[in-house]
Amino acid sequence: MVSAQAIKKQKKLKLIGAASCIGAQDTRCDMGPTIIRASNLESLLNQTGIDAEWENILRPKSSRSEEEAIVDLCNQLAKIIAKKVEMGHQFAVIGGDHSCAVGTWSGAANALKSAYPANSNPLGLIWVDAHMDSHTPQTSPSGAYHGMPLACLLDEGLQALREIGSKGAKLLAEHVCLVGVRSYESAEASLLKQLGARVFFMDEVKQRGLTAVMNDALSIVKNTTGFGISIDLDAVDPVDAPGVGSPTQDGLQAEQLIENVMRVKQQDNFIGIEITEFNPFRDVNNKTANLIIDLICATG
Ligand SMILES: [Mn+2]
Repeated sequence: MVSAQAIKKQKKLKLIGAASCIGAQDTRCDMGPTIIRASNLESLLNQTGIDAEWENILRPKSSRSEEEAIVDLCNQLAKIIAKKVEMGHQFAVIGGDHSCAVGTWSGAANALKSAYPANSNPLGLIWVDAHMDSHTPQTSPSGAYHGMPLACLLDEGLQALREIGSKGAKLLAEHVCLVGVRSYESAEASLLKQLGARVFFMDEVKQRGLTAVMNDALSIVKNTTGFGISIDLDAVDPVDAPGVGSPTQDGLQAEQLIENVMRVKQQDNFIGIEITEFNPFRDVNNKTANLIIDLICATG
C-alpha cells in the first residue's frame, strides 16, 4: 500500500508568477516573480522530492485602465489556479502586489465549489499580513487595490473583483482568519468584525506565540474542502524581510513563520500558498528572496 506521505510527495507543485504592481503605490514589486524564477527554487524543490514546475509568469495588459488590468489579470490567474486544483496539483503563486489574491483564491473557490457542489464550505484561508486588506473603494484612503482583496473575496466592495469566475462570496468569514495584523483603518476592522472573521493581531501573536495562534488558525480553516495560505511579506519584521512594498515594524520572525508554514502544508486538505509584495529593489543581502524560497520549500 502507498502511504499518505508518499502520495503527498508525488503531488505536483505548480509555480505561478503574477507580475503586477498596479494595485500598489510602490511600483516595483512586479519584478519579484522574475527574480524568484531565476533562483534555484525549482531545483531545490526537486531535490527535496517535490515535483515542481514553473508555469508562465502572468503580466497585466498595459493598454487597459488600472481596474480593467487588475480584473483581467485576476481572471487569468483564477482560470489557471482552478485548473491546477481540479487536477489535484498544489500551487505556489508569487506576486506581485496582494491584489492578485482575488484571482488566486477565487480560482481555488470556483474549482472546489464545482467539484463538491454539496459542500457549502469549500474554501478556507489563512491571511498572513501586517494589514487587513479589507477596504472597499468607499473606505480606502489611498484607493490602492492591494488594500481591498480580502474584502472582495468576502463579497464586499469592488463589483468587478467580486465576480471572478462566478458571482457571490468566494470565502465565508467563518473560514478565514488574519495573522500578524498591526496596521489598519477602523472601517476595515469593523467590516471584518461585522462579518465575523477572526483577527489574530500581532499583540496576540507576541503574547501566545505564533505556534499557538497557528493552531487556532488551522482549526478555523481546516473544516473545509480545501484551504490555503496567503502571505503578504510585510507581515514579517523588516529585519527579516526588508524587500517589501510597505515595511511595517514589529512583525513576525521569519524562522517561526517558516516552521509554521511547514505545519500548515502537512494538513491533508492544504491546496496552495501565495506569497506577495516582494520588492527586490529594497532587499538586503537577498534576505527576502531567500525567505520566499524557504517558505515554498518548507516541507516536513
Ligand atoms: Mn496585503
